[in-house]
Amino acid sequence: MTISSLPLVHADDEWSPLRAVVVGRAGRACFPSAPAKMIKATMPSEHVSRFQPGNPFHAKLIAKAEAELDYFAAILCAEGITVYRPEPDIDWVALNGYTGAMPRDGLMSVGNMLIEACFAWPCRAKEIEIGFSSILDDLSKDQRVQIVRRPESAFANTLLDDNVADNTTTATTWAINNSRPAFDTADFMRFGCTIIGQYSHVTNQAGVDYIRKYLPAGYSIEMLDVDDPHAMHIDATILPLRDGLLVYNPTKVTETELRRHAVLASWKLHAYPYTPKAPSEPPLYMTSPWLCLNALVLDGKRVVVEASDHQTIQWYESLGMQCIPCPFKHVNSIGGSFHCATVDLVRESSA
Ligand code: DAV
Repeated sequence: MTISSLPLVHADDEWSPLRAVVVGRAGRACFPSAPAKMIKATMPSEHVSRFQPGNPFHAKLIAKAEAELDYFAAILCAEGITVYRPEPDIDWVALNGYTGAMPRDGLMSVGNMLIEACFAWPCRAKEIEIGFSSILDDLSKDQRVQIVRRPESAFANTLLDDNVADNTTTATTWAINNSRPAFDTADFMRFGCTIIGQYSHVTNQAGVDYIRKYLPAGYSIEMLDVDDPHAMHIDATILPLRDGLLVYNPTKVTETELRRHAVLASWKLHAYPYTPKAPSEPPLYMTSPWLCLNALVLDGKRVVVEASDHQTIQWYESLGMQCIPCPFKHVNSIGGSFHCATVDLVRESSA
């Protein structure tokens, strides 16, 4: 199939040549109004006290994050990649939401299908609807594309109830129960027909079952056993840099566990060899410094990496990658890095 005849959504791995992508926009982003139990479960402990649900991030921080996102989008455009952007200047404070800068949490491409998350956090429930509807409308003009929108039944606000009937699978480990499907799409990484996911404070068994029900024929999900009591999103734990080479956070997952998955059995697996450090400013309010693994691979040869992170750049280069530096610290401060800020729409895989 030639590039021009590819469907508008056509991607099922993290490394094949990227042809079309969504890059988020911060908008008037605010600390998400998550329940205290959820904030305590998922946020870096040193920032829990600075976490002000519903309050906007500082305007200067947002302005710098928007500039970084624009610069990142310009890098991708200059590579000939089609870049879709959400609506500008959305007032997430007034909407009691969060931001439009982290679309990876809310949308996942699997083949020609785009799956919308059933967010666990009520403040994120309408994030895709509000920020990304016009992009979804454009993509759905291609009859070959199937978009699985979040159903009404996934809006039930029961995940934190202690006394729901089906409280079995997640009650002890995770903040959420299993009373309705919940998942952030950033709890999944695509390796062709195999998708590797994790359970977390935002992804439950019903959520995994929901995705399994909708997956195109031939695709399957395998769950990774991750040692992370604060788990929320797998995309700072494992990162495939190219077909056959994966880097990972050895404090959260073991090589043995990774190799248990047939798709990775013969891959080169490299543990990140350092302890990443958070910058003092701007603060990583919502994530760990393992965002160094939250990079965006363009084509199995090149990877976009935080410009000031010389340690990670050198390490990726030692693994044969070419690094494209991009400043992204202010985006990091509001919740994620290059992988979080994007959704792959088209990757030109040979399969
Ligand atoms: O290590 O805090 C961040 C992942 C963001 N999507 C972490 C996970």
